[in-house]
Formats: sequence, structure tokens, C-alpha cells
Amino acid sequence: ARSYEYILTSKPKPGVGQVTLNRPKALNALSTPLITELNQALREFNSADDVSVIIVAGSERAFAAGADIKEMAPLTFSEAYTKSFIESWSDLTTQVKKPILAAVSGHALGGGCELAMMCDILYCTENANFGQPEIKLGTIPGAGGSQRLTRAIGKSKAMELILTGKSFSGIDAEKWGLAAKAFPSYEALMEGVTKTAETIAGYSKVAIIGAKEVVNKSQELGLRDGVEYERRVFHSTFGSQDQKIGMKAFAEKKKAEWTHQ
Ligand code: CO8
Repeated sequence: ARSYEYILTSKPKPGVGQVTLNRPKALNALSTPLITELNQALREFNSADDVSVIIVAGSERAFAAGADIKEMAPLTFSEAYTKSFIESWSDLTTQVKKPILAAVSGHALGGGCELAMMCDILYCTENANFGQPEIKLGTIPGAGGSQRLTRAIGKSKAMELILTGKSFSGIDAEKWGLAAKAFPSYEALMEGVTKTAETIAGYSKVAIIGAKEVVNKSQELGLRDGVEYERRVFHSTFGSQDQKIGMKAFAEKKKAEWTHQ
């Protein structure tokens, strides 16, 4: 595998690629070089035939403590605007077709919280520390936090969190529906996320990618257009080999052997 400075990559299970943010001295603060490496690793997993699902994790202490404040501090408006500062962070949501599971332990603040919310399934520990504290720095969320947090937990709560900069726990994140599940420990989190990734990777890649695509469309389209979009993709699955294989295996009471075609 390629070697990176700020991230680690691994394949913990068949069909599963993992990126672990690894800049411990800065609590995984998301500097431009780190994001560049993350995007590179995600692109490689996205095109790798032996990967169906991707995990993005941090350390036990920090998923990511935000954008790199020291890098941002001297940035001028014209630099930020003309160079589209932060835009490449969204590569995760625009370039990667395979599901991405976030494993959040410790701090997920500012851009760290936003990165976790860009992922397709968010798992965390009960005492994970989420928040959008940008207001304390004289700025506002810049990587989708105001949009994704509001869609996930509703306007009043999101407004309160973004205007006060207060953090919230993994228990809250689960209760409010931001996280799919909060686990009691870091070990349980990593075991749980890996197990879900393995389950998903056991299905047809064609169906996995279709399912992710249609669920994400629900965030963009109105209900009528969304349902129609879903139906078109559903229809198109009948053009795959795996739909035939899956339904034949069911009728014969056998395990489906996917071709991913
Ligand atoms: N950027 C750069 N360095 C950081 C960051 C960060 N976001 N977070 C932590 N670090 C560094 C610290 O400076 C420290 O370095 P050093 O040892 O050299 O002093 C090291 O990591 C360890 O941190 P602490 O000593 O502070 O550790 P504590 O356990 O005492 O505290 C906290 C942990 C509470 C997480 C604390 O570090 C903290 O408050 N960090 C900043 C959190 C924050 O405000 N994040 C939001 C940043 S803004 C943002 O993400 C905007 C994203 C959207 C982009 C919009 C652009 C306009």
C-alpha cells in the first residue's frame, strides 16, 4: 500500500477499505495536506475492485478536532474565495459511490463534525464530543454543518448548537438521529463499524451503490421526484446479473454467489 503522512489505510475485512486519520499531535485537525491524502485514499478505494465499503475513522481521542485553525488564521477573503477553500472536502460526497461509514470517538468538532456528517452511516461512542464551535472563533460552519446538522436534527436544535457553539455527546447524537448508533467503548465502536461494513460488503456491489445513490437523492429531491428516481434505479437493477442470481438463490434456498455484475 501507498504510504501517507497524515492517514493510514488498511483492509480490515474482505471488501472493506479503511482510512484512519492519523495526525495525533493536532487531534487530527484537517489541514489541506491531510484532506488531499484523504481524497487520494478515497479515490483509490472507490476504484478498487476488491473494496465495496469504506470506513473513515480517527483515534480513540479524536475523530477530528476541526479544520486546522493555525492554517486558517491568516487566510484572507480573496484567498479563500478565489481558491475555493474547503470545496475539495466535499469530494467525499461527490466522488465516492461506495458507502462510507464514519467511526467517531472523542472530538468531532467543526470540520470534524462536518466530515462525519458527510459520511453515509455515522457510528460513534457514547462519550464522543460533537459540536460546531466555529462561532467561538468568529466564523461559521463552512463544510456543510449548517445544512446537514439542520436536516438531521431539525432547525431549532441545530440553530441552538451553531449559535452557542455548545458540544453534544454521542448519546445525544444517537437520540437525535444524527448517529445510527452510539457504542459504549472505542473497541465496541470499531468492532461494530467493521461488522456493519462486512455485512454490506457481503451484498452485490451494484445493489449497494444503487441503494446509496437513491437514499442520498432523498436529501436533494422532493418526494415525487425522489420516488420516481428510486423506481428508475430499481428498474435498472433488473439489468444486473446479481438481481437474477439473488432471486434464483432465494427460490432455491441457497446462498447467493454475487458476480458484482
Ligand atoms: N486546528 C489546529 N490545531 C488544533 C486543532 C485545530 N482545530 N484542535 C486541536 N489542535 C492542536 C492544539 O493546538 C494542540 O497543539 P499544541 O500541542 O501544539 O498546542 C493539540 O492539537 C492538542 O490540543 P489541546 O492541547 O487543545 O487538547 P485538549 O485535550 O486540551 O483540548 C479540544 C481538545 C477541546 C478539542 C481543543 O483542542 C479545541 O478546542 N480545539 C479546537 C476545536 C475547534 O474549534 N474546532 C473547529 C475549528 S473551525 C472549523 O473546523 C471550520 C470548518 C469549516 C471550515 C470553514 C472555514 C471558514
